[in-house]
Amino acid sequence: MSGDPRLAGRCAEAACRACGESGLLPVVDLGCLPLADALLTAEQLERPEPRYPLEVAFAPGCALLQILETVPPEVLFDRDYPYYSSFSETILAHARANALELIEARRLGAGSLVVELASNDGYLLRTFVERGIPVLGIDPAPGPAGAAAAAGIRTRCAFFTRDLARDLVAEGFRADVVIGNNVLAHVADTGGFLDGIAWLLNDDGVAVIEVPYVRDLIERNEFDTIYHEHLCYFSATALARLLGRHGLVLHDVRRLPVHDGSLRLYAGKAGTPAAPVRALLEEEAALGMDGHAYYRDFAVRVERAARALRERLADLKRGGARLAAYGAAAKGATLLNYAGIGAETLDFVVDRNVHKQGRYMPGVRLPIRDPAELLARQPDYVLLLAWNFRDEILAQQAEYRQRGGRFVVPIPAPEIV
Ligand code: JHZ
Repeated sequence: MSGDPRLAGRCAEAACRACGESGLLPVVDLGCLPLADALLTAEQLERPEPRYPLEVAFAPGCALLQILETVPPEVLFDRDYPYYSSFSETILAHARANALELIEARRLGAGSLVVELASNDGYLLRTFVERGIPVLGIDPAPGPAGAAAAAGIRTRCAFFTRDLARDLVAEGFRADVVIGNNVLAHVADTGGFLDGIAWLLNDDGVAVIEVPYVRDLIERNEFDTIYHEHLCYFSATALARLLGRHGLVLHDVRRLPVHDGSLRLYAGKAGTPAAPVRALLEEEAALGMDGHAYYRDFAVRVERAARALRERLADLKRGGARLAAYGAAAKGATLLNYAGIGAETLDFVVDRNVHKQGRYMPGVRLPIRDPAELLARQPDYVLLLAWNFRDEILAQQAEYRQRGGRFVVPIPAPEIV
């Protein structure tokens, strides 16, 4: 089968959000879903939630996988935006290693400037600040940006755009390093964002960008990482073309295990791609990732995986088990809503992020509680919605598991551990 035929009409009307070419090709239709990070308060349970189409398509002109709908960014990243990077030890360690490596490789010091786009609660910039290296964080979500500022990290609460970059340069900012982790896919004006980076960088500066890798998404069936915040799903092929159109050269690239499959890109204003870039582009070409055929059976695999998980959990429930979930992650909202797993199966969701506790998962409306509830109520099974932190969470929940509790890891295929 060639993508999801239900999408053919919508694709015909659309143009690629990056290169502007028409003729998008259907990949998968996940239906109309609520916004993944729009956690509900008790009062909001009284009202219906807005839902938006979640349709994935492939742009043959520039090889970019993308969703068709653009929810206004002010709606997505409002004052209730609940994602705070610092609640994961894995992410903190990953960010620290990245910062320390950059400090050494780029010989950063008191005369340097590091700018981070989507700096969240300052989880990464804090390592530079501790070493006396000037930083500027930019993040549009008031909650996390306020937490960073309160921790002494210079932060502007704003969307990073071409215009903001121009203003910053006019104010005297020029960056030796611009970092953007898990942000490029969130930006509607991808071109403006990359132009802004090129504008802000010193001539010999480096942009260090991490994105989830679409190859891991497809190969490991990580369909739940598709939600309205993620407008694009990147391959190195698509990225090299995109950067090139905006005055940036992809110098180096690494595949990283973080979030179960990411790419880290190193880009600058001049120079040429190093061997790892050429090698990855060749691998992708050999896999056919610049063509629609690579995505051909994804829709069928997604549907099967969701059904298999729903049935597995329903079997456990029918057998008398009590079930909960771990991680009020954005991807958890996609998984539960798309697969149709809600209060008939799960009693509650736990999450360490205090900004999420007391709220309810979008759509399925499960209450979010402190992870201490797992020991207090000892459900028989816990669906691990934050499967990207499997090792960290399993280690942290050793006591729950010693007492007989088991985790159901849903991705890449349901597994009980
Ligand atoms: P987590 C977010 O996605 C949103 P999400 C965003 N769109 C994005 O791109 C990615 O991150 C990168 C909790 N947790 O990080 C924390 C515990 O409770 O996989 C989170 O709420 N205990 C910006 O939301 C959730 O799980 C723990 O020990 O899918 C994980 O969400 C750990 C490790 C995490 O991202």
